[in-house]
Amino acid sequence: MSPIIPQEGWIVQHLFYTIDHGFWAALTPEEKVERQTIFNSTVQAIRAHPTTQLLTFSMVSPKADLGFMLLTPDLQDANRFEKELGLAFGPDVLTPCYSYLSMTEWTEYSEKEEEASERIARTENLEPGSEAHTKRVAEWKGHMDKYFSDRLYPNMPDWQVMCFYPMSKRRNVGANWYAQDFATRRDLMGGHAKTGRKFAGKIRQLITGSTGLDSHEWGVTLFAHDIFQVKTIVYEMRWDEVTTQFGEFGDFYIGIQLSAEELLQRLQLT
Ligand code: 76R
Repeated sequence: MSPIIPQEGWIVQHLFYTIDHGFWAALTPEEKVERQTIFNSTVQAIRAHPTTQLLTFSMVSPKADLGFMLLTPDLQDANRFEKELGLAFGPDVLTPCYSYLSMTEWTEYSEKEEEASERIARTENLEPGSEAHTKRVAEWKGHMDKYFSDRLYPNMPDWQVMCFYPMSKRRNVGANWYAQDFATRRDLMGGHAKTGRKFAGKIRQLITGSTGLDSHEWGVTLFAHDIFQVKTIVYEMRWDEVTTQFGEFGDFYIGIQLSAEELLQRLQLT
């Protein structure tokens, strides 16, 4: 089948399942081992696929038992892997209870080169076009290139606590994000980013776009070592002007990132 590679960004799927423990309990020990083997080889094969990341979670609270986060460039692969993961324990064990489709994306609110050049000239008192100024602009550009590729082609952290929720920007009469001009939106997002940066080292976030793909406009995936930081950042952001005026949220899911082996134990699929 011919690949379906997006012009920009990777396909991201959050896949959450419940487990039919009644069905599992009725299996013979040999059948259980056989199904554990399918699971392990499915996860390994997907992880071995080029530029593909698959994270595995034990979900907290009975909204879901098992969670996967899959990142891969080709929509054909994403779709194939998703079908394989649904059958990772053979038929009748996993029932999908929530899923979210999104894509990694760049932000339209990042500083443009002319703006950076002007800012560097002004704040560092450097003559535009001078050697020192050119050098600083080149440094900025190197930083931005790395940032661009980190956002579009991210390396997911192995941090233990994962929080996922979808969100949109409000489109009400009188409070319509899409009716705001660019400068207003950029200023509001600047305030948001300032709150975000207070959590450097405590929270890693991946914002993926889902307009036209799923129920909301973005998927928010947060990673932390401490669930307290998840609660704190989401609470603090509720006070940001952009969130008070325009934030709309879906359901929240918390998972603990575990290896495939630890996961089988935790899910009592041993
Ligand atoms: O990309 C960047 O780091 C630059 C600034 C930035 C943008 C453009 C940024 C910073 N975010 C951006 C875009 Mn964010 N973010 C969220 C949530 O719960 C809530 O209230 C909101 C959920 C969190 C927790 C979070 C964290 N951000 C976005 C967008 C797209 C909006 C658009 O395009 O219109 C959404 C939906 C969104 C939501 N954000 C940061 C963070 C953190 C921690 C940062 C700082 C990152 C850093 O400096 O390392």
